[in-house]
Amino acid sequence: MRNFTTVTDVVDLNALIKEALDLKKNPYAHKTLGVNKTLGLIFLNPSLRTRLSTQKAALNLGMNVMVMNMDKEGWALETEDGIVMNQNTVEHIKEAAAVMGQYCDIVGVRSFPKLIDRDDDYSGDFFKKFIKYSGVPIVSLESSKLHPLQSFADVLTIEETKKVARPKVVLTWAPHIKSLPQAVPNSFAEWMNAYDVDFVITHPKGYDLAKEFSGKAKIEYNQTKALEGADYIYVKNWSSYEDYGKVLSMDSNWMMTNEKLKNTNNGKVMHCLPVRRGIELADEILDGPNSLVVQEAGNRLWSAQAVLKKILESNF
Ligand code: SN0
Repeated sequence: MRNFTTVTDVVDLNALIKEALDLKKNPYAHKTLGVNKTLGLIFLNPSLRTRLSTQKAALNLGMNVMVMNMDKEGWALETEDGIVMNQNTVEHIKEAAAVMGQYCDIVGVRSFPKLIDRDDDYSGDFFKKFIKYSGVPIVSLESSKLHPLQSFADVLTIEETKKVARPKVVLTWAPHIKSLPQAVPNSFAEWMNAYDVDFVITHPKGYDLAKEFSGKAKIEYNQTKALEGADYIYVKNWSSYEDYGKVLSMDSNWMMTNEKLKNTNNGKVMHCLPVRRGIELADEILDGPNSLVVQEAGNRLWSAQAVLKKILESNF
């Protein structure tokens, strides 16, 4: 594996799952693999789990790590080609990515969508340019449309807790006060389709995800029906893809509560975090026995470590 930006970069998902769970049992088994290699982590948006888990994963493999908050500490980046830079952007991605490639052996990049122009956000242009101009392997730390390290950790969490071979997994939309990206639900759907579970997505009308990611998932607009017999409930807000970036509903009836769990198969509740308590998820769920959110966040370490290991081993 050279770059990691989507599940389709993974050659053998089952093998990668095994790799990550082996690392969880034996974190320092490959502690010299990354010696004298440097990972650069570039954030254009805030981060807690991604930043810490990816750093820790690199350290476990013996790598050096440099972190930069580009949005606060870097020059404003220009990504358009052939533009006369007489406005606010200071440095072009052509030079910026190329320079990072001089200092780093692998670069991780986080760049959220602007949620204004759907074609622009979904073009993947930013990552394509980073891959092209840096000349080194690129790991997505959440792009404008996908968050693969999160979804890989989600798969690991299901894999290590599932009680049946093919559990029912329900991705449910939840309310939020802001307009959020579709990256986490797109990515979760993409990975669930590759992992092969009984996969249902539920959301109010107008919140359908891009077909390229929801794929073969069953779409059910009635949340109560969708949750029937669920083994896992993945809660997340996202803004509309159709009416791009818009908040179409703030209906608090969509918040996940203990009452709704009664209808499930003692369903375990997941969320990528950060979560808005009392809006997306009730306190009683987050503080109760069915919440997997902390274990799920813990697995971010093993997903990142397995991915970095694969890239280091590919002798790029
Ligand atoms: C991001 C998102 O993509 O939904 C990151 C999730 C890993 N979440 C947020 O931006 C939450 C912001 C908020 O104000 O709650």
